Amino acid sequence: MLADETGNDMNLNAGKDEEDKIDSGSSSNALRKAAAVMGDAIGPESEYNENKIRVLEGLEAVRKRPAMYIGSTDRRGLHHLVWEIVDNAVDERLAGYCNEIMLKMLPDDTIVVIDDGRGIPTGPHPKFPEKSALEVIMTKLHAGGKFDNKSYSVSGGLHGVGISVVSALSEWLEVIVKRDGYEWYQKYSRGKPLTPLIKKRETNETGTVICFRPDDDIFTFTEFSYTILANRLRELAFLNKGLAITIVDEREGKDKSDFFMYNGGIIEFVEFLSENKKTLYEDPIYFSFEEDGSRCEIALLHNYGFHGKIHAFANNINTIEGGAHLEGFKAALTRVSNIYARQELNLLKDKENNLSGDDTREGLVAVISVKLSEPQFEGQTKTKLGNSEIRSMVSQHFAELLTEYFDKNQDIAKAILSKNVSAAKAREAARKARDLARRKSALESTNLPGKLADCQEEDPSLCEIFIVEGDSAGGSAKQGRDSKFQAILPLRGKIINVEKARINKILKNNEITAIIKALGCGYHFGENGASIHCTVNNNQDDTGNINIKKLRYHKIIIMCDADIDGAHIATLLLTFFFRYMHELIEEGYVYLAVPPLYKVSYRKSSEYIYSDKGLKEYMQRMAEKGVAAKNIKIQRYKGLGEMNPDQLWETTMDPQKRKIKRISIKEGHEADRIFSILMGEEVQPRKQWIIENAKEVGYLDI
Ligand code: 28F
Repeated sequence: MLADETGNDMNLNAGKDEEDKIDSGSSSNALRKAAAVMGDAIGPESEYNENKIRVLEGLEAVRKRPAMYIGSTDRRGLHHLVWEIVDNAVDERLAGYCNEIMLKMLPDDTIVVIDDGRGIPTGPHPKFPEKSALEVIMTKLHAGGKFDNKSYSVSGGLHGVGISVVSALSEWLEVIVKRDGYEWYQKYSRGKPLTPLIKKRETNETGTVICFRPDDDIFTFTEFSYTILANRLRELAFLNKGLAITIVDEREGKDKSDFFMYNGGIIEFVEFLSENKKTLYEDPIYFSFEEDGSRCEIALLHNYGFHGKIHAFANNINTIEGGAHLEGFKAALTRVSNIYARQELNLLKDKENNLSGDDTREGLVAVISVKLSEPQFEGQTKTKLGNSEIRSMVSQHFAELLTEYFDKNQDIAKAILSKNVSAAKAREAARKARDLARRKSALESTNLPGKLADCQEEDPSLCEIFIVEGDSAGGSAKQGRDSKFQAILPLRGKIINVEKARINKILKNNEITAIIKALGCGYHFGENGASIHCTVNNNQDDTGNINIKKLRYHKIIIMCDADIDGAHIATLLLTFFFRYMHELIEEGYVYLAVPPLYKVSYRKSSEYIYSDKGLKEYMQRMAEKGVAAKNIKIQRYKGLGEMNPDQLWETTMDPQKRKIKRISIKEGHEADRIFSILMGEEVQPRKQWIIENAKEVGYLDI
């Protein structure tokens, strides 16, 4: 019986002889052959049972329907190839043999991943002794063994389809294994070996190196993103404390690299997620416990803000659809918070309602990470943890440990629960305000805001709404527009900065409520009206009450002056859309109008210029025609109000001529971080960011 180093017996039943005896004729034999490859023990015919059968799919099935294996062949699927490899290296860490992982981005869309684990076995494969284990793992689906035995190993999102999928979808893939005193090398292309396994130089190191280039016959998009790779590697370093992960970008003209290693694990993760936020207390709250072989770690850090950010993981997978661990966590947090606030600290009077789940999560940054041997992943993208036993395990242990923590840290308990109670009071006030507004608007003929100049068209996909800064520009826009399909909503006052305000104050801001009413699709708020502001990849069960189907305009065009005030108002609006209506941005409905900066005239002809660069090019063109510059009249537009309705239509509103910029979110984490820095309470991080990015400024309007 051949055993690998870890002493696990590997199935040996179907040796060569079984192989020879099996002819592919009879179906049961073909299935036996299939089972043989899958490493299943196959006894005499009679003992044969169906649940041992996994239909053998050649790698050609992977190439025929790649999305079945990696979700898609767009940018997301491309990065899944990397996750498949990285997760195998992280599994070596979980097994206790790997301390370092390195990822290199090379020219020509090539990636290298290196670990210092044991090295993929290169001895004869038990079922195909004429082939090495390495070659079988690289060229046969699910032959990685891990798919079968109940180790922790599941990779992000794909749950261990295996490295052979990467090999099948790569133009070429090279492996170098260091083990048993030598370096071993083999190269594959599209899942087939190009070379035999070659024994190279001697070495006393161990580890695995995999270098590959995705097959652009399969992938529509083959350019890897440093930000996407770095963010996930950072996350893995937080989730696997002490693991050192390096990423290096060696593509032409790039020289970026990052090193991630966190001995504090998820304690450092919640500190990282709370950067730029003022926290209620210094040290994150941390618990870890296990039961029946399943482990759980929880870290919490409360800040003075109103946004909740709870990230839940199962076997390092970011379970963005939540599931049992997150439900257990939330149930316990709500239960303990209510008991403590009411009975221990007397912060809730008998007649006062309980805290809602959202109240207890306001300003909370939390990470829950469970590791279990037989995870069941459910949901649309297989990122919801189904194991119901985990819900009660997390709920019981966390409730107990949190109560103990509150007992030992009464001052912190008081700070947290007082803020929860304030959130509850604000939620009550918001509900009353909304009910009042609803009653009031029920009395009014239409609950559209008075200052909205609506359009005649009924089909939202044909309608546009211009949110215009200032009454004068609003007036010009109303006159200049095409009222068939263009609506105008002029903004008079300052928009409130939603980054620094609770929902009840936000709903008192006329501009915000006018926008909500005009768009007609609602906005995100918690189960009971509390404001759960979602980060883009929010784990919270976003009970957001937004309903995109009710959106009245499929183009929401922010039109502000091209000066510092205009930029500020546009930023405040984008903060609101990002925090309370991020789907609008994700669906591509939000735009920025681009009014002209200059009008240049020479003799009879004139034209509009939209940027300083454009002006320079115009002047150069005229100079080449021999027009020096004093004969050219240049008018600098400071505000939309300087244009008459026809000019505004012609330059900024006419779909045939205008330029509008569609707003998109390239990287959720990054967008969330930037909004917190630029719009949040803390001044220092904002000052720091401005200093670091000042060189990017095109022109400064002081
Ligand atoms: C750069 C990516 O893929 N590292 C890996 C190992 C180590 C073992 C292993 C991998 C098949 C059936 C076990 C070595 N010695 N980095 C990686 N390192 N796979 S992938 O085994 C796969 C076998 O079960 C390994 C003893 N046991 C396991």
